[in-house]
Amino acid sequence: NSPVEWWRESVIYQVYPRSFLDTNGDGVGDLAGITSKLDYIADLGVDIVWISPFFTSPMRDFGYDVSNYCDVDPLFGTLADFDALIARAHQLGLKIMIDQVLSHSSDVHPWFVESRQSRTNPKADWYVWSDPQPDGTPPNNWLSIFGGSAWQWDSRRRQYYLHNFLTSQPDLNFHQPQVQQAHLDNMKFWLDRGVDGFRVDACIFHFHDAQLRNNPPAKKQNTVSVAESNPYGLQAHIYDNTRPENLEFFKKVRLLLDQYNAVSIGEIGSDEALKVMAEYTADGDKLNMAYSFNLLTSDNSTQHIRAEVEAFEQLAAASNKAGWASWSVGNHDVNRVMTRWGGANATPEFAKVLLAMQLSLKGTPCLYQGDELALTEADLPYEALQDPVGLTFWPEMKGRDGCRTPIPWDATQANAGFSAGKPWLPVPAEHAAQSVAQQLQQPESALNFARHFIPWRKKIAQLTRGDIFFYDAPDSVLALRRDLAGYPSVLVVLNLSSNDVEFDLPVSAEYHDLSGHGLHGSASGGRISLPAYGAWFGINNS
Ligand code: TEU
Ligand code: CA
Repeated sequence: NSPVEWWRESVIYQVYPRSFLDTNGDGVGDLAGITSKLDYIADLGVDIVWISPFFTSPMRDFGYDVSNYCDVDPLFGTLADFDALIARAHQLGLKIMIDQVLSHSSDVHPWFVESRQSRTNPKADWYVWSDPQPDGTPPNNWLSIFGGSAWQWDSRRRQYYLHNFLTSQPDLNFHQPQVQQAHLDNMKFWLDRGVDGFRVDACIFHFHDAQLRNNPPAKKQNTVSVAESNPYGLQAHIYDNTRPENLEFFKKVRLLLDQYNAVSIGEIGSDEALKVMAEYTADGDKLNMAYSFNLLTSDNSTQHIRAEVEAFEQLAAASNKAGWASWSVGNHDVNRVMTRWGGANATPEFAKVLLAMQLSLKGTPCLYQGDELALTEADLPYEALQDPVGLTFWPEMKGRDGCRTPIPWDATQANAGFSAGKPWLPVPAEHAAQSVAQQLQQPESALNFARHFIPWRKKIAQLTRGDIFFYDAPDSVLALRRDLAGYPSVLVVLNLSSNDVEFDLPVSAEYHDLSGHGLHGSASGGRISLPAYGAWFGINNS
C-alpha cells in the first residue's frame, strides 16, 4: 500500500502575475507583489501556487511568448526575486508550480532569430518550416486558434513557419531531439532553483504530423476555437496536434520530475479532451494531472459537470487507475465563472457553492485568483482591450481581459490597492466593493468561506481521495457520494441555482449531517432541502 501521492490531495491556486499586486507603481503586478501576498494565499488553505509566465518576453501574448526560458522579465523582477518568492512559499508550506510554454517560443527568442536566418544553420529545423505550394499558398490547411492560417510567410528564409497561436509564437519542432533536450535542460534549471511543478501550456501542440497532412473537416463543429466564427472549429485536428510521439516526450519529463518529487499538469485544449487527459495521465509515467476547457467555457449545467466527471473516470479506469483530472471553472483564458454560470444576478453565495462543488469532485481542484472573492467578468470597452484574441474577434468574443483585471486588495486605496500607478487593465468599480480587506471584515463573505472551507475539506479523506458516484437529482442539483475504503461514505448535495429545491434522494436515514462546512441545507432521511446556492454534506456513520 503506497502512500497517496501528495498532489492528488492538493488544491492549486493560479496567480496571473500581471494582475496580482504591483509593488513598483508601473501598473503591472510583479514577483515581489506575489511574495508579499503569499501569506494571503497560504491562509486560503491551498497547497500549490501556479504562477502564469513571468519569463523574459516581448509580451505579445502577455508572457505566453517566451524569449528566454531561464530568466525573469524585468517587468516582473529578477531571478533573485524569484528565489525570494520560492523561499517564502516553502516557509509557508506552499509549493510553487510555474508555467512551461514549450510548444512555441517568441519570435524574438534567439533560437528563432537563428532558425530564420537560413535553411542550413544549426537551428534551421528547430521550428516547423515548409516550402509554399507551387502557387505560393501555405503548405496545408492548418489553422491558428487565434485566427487565420497556421502558416506565416518569412521573407528571409522564403519559407512558411508554423504557429498554432499568434504569428509571433512560432511553433518549435519537437521532432528535432535537440529541441526536447533544450526544454528538459531549462526545466532542470528551475527544478534546481526549487520549483515543485510545471503547468505545461498548450501541450497537445508539441508535435505535428511530420508529413504535414491536411486536417479533414470536423464531423460536427468542435468547441475548441475561441470564437464561433473562427473556422478552426470546422476542422478535425488530427494532424496538427495530439500526435503519439508526445507520450514519449512526457515520459522523459516525468523521469526528470520524479527525481525532484515535482509534478506536472497539462493543459488540454482538445475537442476530445477527456480522452487525451486520460491518455496523458495514464500509467503513472507521463503527466501527473491534466485539465480541459470543458467546464471552463460551458454554460452552467449540473448534467454537464456530472457527464464530464463520469466520462473521465470511465476513460481513466479503462486505461488504468493512475489517470487523474484537475477540475477548474476559472482561469486567465475564460470568462469569469460568476458571470458565465451565475448570470447578472448571482450573489457571492454562488461563489461559495461553486467552490464547494470544485472541491467535492474527484481530482485536484485548480482555483483562479479572484474567484475566492466572487469577482464577476469585467465588461471592458474596446479601448481598454489588451488581449490580441479580443482585438481579433471583437465583438463576438471580447477576449480574455475581462477575467484578467487586477485583484482588489483594499477599497480605501487608489486602484483598490493593486497599484500606485495606472493599472494595465482597469479595476472595475464593482470589484473594489469586494476587496480583500473588506471581505475579511465580513464573516459571511465569499473570501471567509473559502478560508474556512478549503482547510475543512482537506481533513475529509473521502473528499480528497474517495471514488465518486453520482445520483440522479433535479436539474440544478449535483448529488454525489465519495467512497473510500475504511471510511464512512460522504454524501454531497449542491444547489447551483438561485431557487430553493426540495427532493428525495434514494438514500436512507443513515446519513447524518456532516457539519462545519458553512453552507446551508438540511436533510431528513432522504428528503433534501436546499435554499438558493445551498448545499448539504452527509456522512454514513451507521
Ligand atoms: O492556451 C491554449 C489554449 O488552448 C487557449 O488558446 C484556449 O483555447 C483559449 O484561450 C480559450 O479561450 C494557452 C494559454 O493558457 C493561453 O493564455 C495562451 O494564449 C496560449 O496557450 C498560447 O500560449
Ligand atoms: Ca510592477
